[in-house]
Amino acid sequence: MIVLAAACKSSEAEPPRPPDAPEPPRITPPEEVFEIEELGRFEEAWAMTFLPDGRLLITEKPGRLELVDLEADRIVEVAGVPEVAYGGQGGLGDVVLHPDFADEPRLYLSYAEPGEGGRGAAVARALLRETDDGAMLEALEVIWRQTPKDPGQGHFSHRIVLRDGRMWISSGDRQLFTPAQEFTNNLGKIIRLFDDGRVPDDNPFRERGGVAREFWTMGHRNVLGLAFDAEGRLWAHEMGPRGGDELNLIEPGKNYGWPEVSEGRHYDLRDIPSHSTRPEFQAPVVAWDPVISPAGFVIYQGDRFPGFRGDGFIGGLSSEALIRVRFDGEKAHEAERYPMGKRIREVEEGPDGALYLLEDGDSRLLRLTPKR
Ligand SMILES: [Ca+2]
Repeated sequence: MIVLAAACKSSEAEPPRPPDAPEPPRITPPEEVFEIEELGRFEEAWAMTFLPDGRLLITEKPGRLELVDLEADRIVEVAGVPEVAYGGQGGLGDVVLHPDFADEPRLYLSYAEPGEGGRGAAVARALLRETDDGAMLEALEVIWRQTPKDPGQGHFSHRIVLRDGRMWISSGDRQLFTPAQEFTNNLGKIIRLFDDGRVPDDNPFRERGGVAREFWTMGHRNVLGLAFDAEGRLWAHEMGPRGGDELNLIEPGKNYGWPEVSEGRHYDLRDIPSHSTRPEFQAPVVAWDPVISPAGFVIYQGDRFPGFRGDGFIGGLSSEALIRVRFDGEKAHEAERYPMGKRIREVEEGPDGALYLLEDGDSRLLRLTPKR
């Protein structure tokens, strides 16, 4: 018995299931749970966010910001978007509103920008102005940049979330691995700034000086989802290598291990030690093998699906699925998976409590409401 068990568990190539790993999730055809409506098509949509009046903003990776009025069936392209370095994973990225948008229409955009050394993520804030002739960005101001720039076209991450006058930005490792463990660059980190881009003086790595003053956490690979739960915990999912996608509880000053540890392997099948071998690194709350390729993230707070309140919804790219995660305080597990037949890039909750999805590539906008 012991020999058999050892034989089964000896291969380092097989990542161990994390402690408390739950049973595999329930796979449910989405049409058993949701009414699904197609509302429009977009070109390489990347992110969306709802305005207080129910309209929504959608980014398209080639560099367009679309203001969408679903009621009036009207789409207006917003002028004044900065030049983006379109290609690979790069282009226009996230769009989020300032929490006080109803008083002052300020929004935040992330994008890959060209510059000395290659390209890098940037975050800008601007005011959304509307006239009879259309909509435009005014007073645009770049408030954060990835440094250094690199010629690569991947792992920008650049997801943004705002809360209580602060903003968090995910900054990917740009497929360079080791910068995620270094204090001299802001790659492979989650950044925390004031909502105007200034660096708070109470960030955890401030004593390191320089760019490390802006770090909230480090050791990240490619974080394409950031969300606060109702109790104020910050959660992030990240794309791991082969077999190593993660959902992490984000706590200031912690190091999430990339590229020193992972529950996955390199694409060339070289081993990476598991998080459990290095207790100084924070282990993921959920690890996926096979991977889901998580993109987009909302923690549902609406009334339309009372049974899903507090659950996380994650878009799956390679998994071509919508993933529902059930949280229990600081624990979580994948509760259910809905195969969508398309790569899901973005998930959002509408003011009507419906779930909205954007597909990747030739991007349909879908509305999911409870099955009647
Ligand atoms: Ca990790």
